[in-house]
Amino acid sequence: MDTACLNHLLTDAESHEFESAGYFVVEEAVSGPLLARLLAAADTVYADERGRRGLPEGAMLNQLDFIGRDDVFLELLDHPATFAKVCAILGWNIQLYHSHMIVTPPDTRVDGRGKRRLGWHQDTGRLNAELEGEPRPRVSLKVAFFLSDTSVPGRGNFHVVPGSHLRNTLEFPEDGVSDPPDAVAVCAPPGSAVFFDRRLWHSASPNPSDVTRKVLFYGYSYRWLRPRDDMTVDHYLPSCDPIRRQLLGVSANGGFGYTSPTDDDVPLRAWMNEHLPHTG
Ligand SMILES: O=C(O)CCC(=O)C(=O)O
Repeated sequence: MDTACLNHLLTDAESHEFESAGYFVVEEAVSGPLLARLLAAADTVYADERGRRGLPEGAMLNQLDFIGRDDVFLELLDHPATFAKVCAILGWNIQLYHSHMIVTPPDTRVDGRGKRRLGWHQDTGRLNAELEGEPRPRVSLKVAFFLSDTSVPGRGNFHVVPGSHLRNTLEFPEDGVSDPPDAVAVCAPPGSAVFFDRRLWHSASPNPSDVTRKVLFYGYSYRWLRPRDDMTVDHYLPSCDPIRRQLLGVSANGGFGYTSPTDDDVPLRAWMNEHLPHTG
């Protein structure tokens, strides 16, 4: 683990934002050569999937389980600019349970389609149907790395209803097409990381601009939650450090997050006790 993450601890302002609004934005989380490598790798996945699935030019892509497709994607798993913040929110008994990459090319048909409501949802589908409580427990969060520029609205921005993570339901205007009046487009310059609680009501949006939107989503949860996708990562394990292996789902003693995990199961616990003794 890169101890540079200790220079990017969760701030009081971020913690307050996350608890009250359900999300916060970290600008310049990735930049320079790393951002360029991520963009190149995302473009390769997009081109490969277009070919494999026979998608037309300009098709939108939501690629689950992209994490295993290029070594550079692994670098974001415990990235110094974001990972200590994940640990501060969720603690040490965590894993990556889900990864997906969304590419939203320009869509010039958007204006001619008339007004449509966005696709509002909370993450981790069945948890919202099968867990009791109001609000339901957090259980997981996502860090979304924005590779392209969505610093202004109208570029397929990520949309949220601030504070809605504390509500099991979302109210909509009666016209059947408008979005909740308190919905906002999150403006994220390239290289930003947007942290959001899985309970936050959120949506993708159409992209009528001429800038293709590219975002990598990393979903972290407690280790007892089943992975949301295939997690095709075995090829990474031999060269991973113990904490990355934990995050990728390895459980040395097979406990998978239930009772008394050992230090071998959760090396992140000892690391946090040493470096972040007041969290987790
Ligand atoms: O693409 C977006 O802006 C939204 C992504 C989303 O809905 C999700 O990660 O669950």
